[in-house]
Amino acid sequence: MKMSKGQTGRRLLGYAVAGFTAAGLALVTGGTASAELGQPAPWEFKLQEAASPVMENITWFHNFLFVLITVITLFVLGLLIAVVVKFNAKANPVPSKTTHNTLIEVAWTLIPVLILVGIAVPSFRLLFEELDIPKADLTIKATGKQWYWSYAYPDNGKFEFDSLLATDKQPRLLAVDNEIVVPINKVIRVQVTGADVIHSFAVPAFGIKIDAIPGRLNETWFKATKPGWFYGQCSELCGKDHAFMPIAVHVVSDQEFAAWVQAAQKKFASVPANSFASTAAAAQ
Ligand SMILES: [Cu+2]
Repeated sequence: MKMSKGQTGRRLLGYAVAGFTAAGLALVTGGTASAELGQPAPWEFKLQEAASPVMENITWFHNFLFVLITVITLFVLGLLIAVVVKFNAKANPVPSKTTHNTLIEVAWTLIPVLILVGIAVPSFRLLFEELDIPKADLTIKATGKQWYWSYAYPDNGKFEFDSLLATDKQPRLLAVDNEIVVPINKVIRVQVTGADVIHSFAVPAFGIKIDAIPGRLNETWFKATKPGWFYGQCSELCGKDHAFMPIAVHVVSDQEFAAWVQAAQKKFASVPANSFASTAAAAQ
């Protein structure tokens, strides 16, 4: 079948609109349909479901920017199409000699400035929320090692344990032998350091990611608002088993946490003598 130029153009436009609509629908519905709390889902292209106030704000900010850039991109695309259609040599054989238009020049300077200010305000608010650690209910020290994590609970009976990838458990490559256990709706301060090379402690559902640097104590925090299992991974290339040192956090009720602490104190009784000195000094 032979089509005129106009028909081809309309058909292409139809395909494009159908494509964008499908992508938009997938974006709105697809991610949530297959998402599992606390871990990545197959074909997921959204952020993981939020399980802390900081991550909720990160998600909000991400969606806000997504809408904003979509509107701006479509607006610029519309302008380009208008220029191509209206001002090509055939449609507009005698071009205007205009060189200045004060109103437009003021508008295209001021509007982008206002948009940037509109982005900066929630952006800085979020940054301060992430960096300004509230009064902590519980402190955990996470030490990145080649290639596993060690966790210390300096507040709760002072015990420490190693957390290694568990190949016989699910989810694959995320499950560990000894997970971090934290109480729900409590402010958890995480002190992060490295024992050998730089690692990075990251749990997407809580919106935290911070480098574990040898000789330096970094801090971040989260407040888990949903019970369950939450997984993260070392997020700094740290050597051959970088991909095999996951982070698993089990969020439980206060009673379950107290029971776990009691059991953990017995299970992990042999505490290296100097491992709490640095945490206590840094917490001062
Ligand atoms: Cu690592």
